[in-house]
Amino acid sequence: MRSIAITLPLVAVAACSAATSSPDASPLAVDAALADAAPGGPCPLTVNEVAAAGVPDDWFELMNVSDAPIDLAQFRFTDEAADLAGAVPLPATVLAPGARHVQEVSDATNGFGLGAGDAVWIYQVGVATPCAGVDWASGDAPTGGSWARVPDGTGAYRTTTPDTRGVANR
Ligand SMILES: [Ca+2]
Repeated sequence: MRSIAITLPLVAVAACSAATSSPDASPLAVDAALADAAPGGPCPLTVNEVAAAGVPDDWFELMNVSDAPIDLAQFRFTDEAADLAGAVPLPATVLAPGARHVQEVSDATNGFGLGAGDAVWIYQVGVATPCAGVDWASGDAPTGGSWARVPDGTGAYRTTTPDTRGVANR
């Protein structure tokens, strides 16, 4: 998967498709447009998969969709858009192009979990607009399954059962 190099227009397409698949009025389309102005250019990360009913903990899978290594210490995550104070640092792990990181999320460790209908937002440290993110509706990410981009890293989000934690979405 090292040949994948996604630019912002593809992220915007995915955001739009996620928005249209949710019953609520998603802010994703607006946020994707705002990400255009973020320092550093197009977001090198995508939220590739979300397990909102993970066992034992919820988790999401980040993927480096750029053509350069990315230090995750430059980024934070939250389930509340614009809640920069509550955003949680990602580990100081360098992701090679095409590589993925599974981030577990729990009330005990992070102060929040991922709800049945919720969102994950990725912020670059020092940047107030989201770099990447996705939301989902109740039932999109059921127990044993996930809300995942298919094809892996680039496609629209859909319910995938079983989940593909840490490996390519299918
Ligand atoms: Ca996966």
